[in-house]
Amino acid sequence: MRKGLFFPNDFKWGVSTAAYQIEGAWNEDGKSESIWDVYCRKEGAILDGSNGNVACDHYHRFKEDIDLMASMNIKSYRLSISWCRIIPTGIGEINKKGLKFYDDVINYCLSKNIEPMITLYHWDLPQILEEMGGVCADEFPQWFKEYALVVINYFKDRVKYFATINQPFSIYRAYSEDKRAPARGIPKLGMIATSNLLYAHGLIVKKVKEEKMDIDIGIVINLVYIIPLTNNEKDVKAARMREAITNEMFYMPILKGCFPKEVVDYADSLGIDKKYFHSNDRMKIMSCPVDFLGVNYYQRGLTTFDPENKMLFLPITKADAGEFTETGREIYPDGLQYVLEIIDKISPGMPIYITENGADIRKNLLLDDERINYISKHLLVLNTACKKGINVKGYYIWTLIDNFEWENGYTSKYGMVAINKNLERIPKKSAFWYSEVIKSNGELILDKGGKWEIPV
Ligand code: BGP
Repeated sequence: MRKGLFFPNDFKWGVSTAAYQIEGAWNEDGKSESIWDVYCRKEGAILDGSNGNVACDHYHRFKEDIDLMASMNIKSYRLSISWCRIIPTGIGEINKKGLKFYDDVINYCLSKNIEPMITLYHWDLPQILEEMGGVCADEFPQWFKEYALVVINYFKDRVKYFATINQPFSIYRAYSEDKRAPARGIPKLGMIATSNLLYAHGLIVKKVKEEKMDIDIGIVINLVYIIPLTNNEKDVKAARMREAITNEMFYMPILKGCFPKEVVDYADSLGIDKKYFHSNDRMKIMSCPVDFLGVNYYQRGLTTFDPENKMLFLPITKADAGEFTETGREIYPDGLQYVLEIIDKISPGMPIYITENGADIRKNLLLDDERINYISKHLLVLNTACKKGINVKGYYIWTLIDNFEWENGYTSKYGMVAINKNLERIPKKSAFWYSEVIKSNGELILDKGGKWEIPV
């Protein structure tokens, strides 16, 4: 037991999931196809050739999963809503059965004293909208606003926290590169998608504020602690570019109402219409004040100069120095402190939730000490941030159950609970450990390299 830690009394200890990654029931009760349903059919798109058709079958087993969370003392559950279940045609008619599913999930959470946090969009766009231009369509912000308002208005009497979009940077990549749905592979589209996502987000925030809705609205961004591989001028410049595109392209418009110069120059170099990245009314909307910021933090991003890349940087995924997960992500807990300090400097006192943090640990499936070590190291850093006065209000582990991890299919293991072929849930050591951490409000966190045994 380690004393002297301090987390606020009302600290939200949680877990995060996403609809496509756990629900399954891909064509049930009126749900339409999402871009991920379609993408998974593409030869070679998913490492193990799998898809989210069944996933963890959470659609039918949500009570069991919420019972599991309750047994782990989880206080808050961050889930995402599938647009394809709510408005199968993307725009227009509402599917009552879709709403009913989430109604049941949320009511069951509340009955177990678990507070829900809703992510409105976690990458599963209705395919029908993708065929009309997807996130890059001029109409996208309005489509999103219409859908988001249906969800907010329906649940606002019971749910206080709504995040508009999960990791817009990953969506940027899905349009600019040819990996992850819709894998359009056109840099210009990635940039247009970014501007549209941020504008769509702002439109909803504006509406919530205008109508004085009694909810907290924010967005979830992923931040990488980026540093140059060497002090060489080219590496430093490359890291600066990566910082601008990966991190600042999102938090600057949201918190400051502007894009960094590198991003504007890059957009101009692609011949993108000035309305997307140059200061104008759209940008004012992007920066409508949020009630909180969700930060997903996984890794440090060592960066070097790469003349082959149009943006001149190359992320390093393996290096001699440092500690990496089996899947090549550098474990660097101190980076969490660094990214939080940046946000707090720009928006002092901004309420921050660590909406995702976790590791893909494949060896020792049930005795996952590596995950316990990863999480405890990050929690120690987070505690320092809290002590320094950064307004961190909660921490959500990615994720509850081993699930469909996008292009890695079911090969990745981020869960605190394993799942077998019969879809039975088997808690790992980390699940027992996390429940003790929560029970002690963070008192029980291990020192580096420490050991924790399941009490008998
Ligand atoms: C979440 C995803 C997770 C995980 C994580 C890391 O939002 O739903 O499955 O992938 O982000 O994201 P990325 O792999 O884009 O860095």
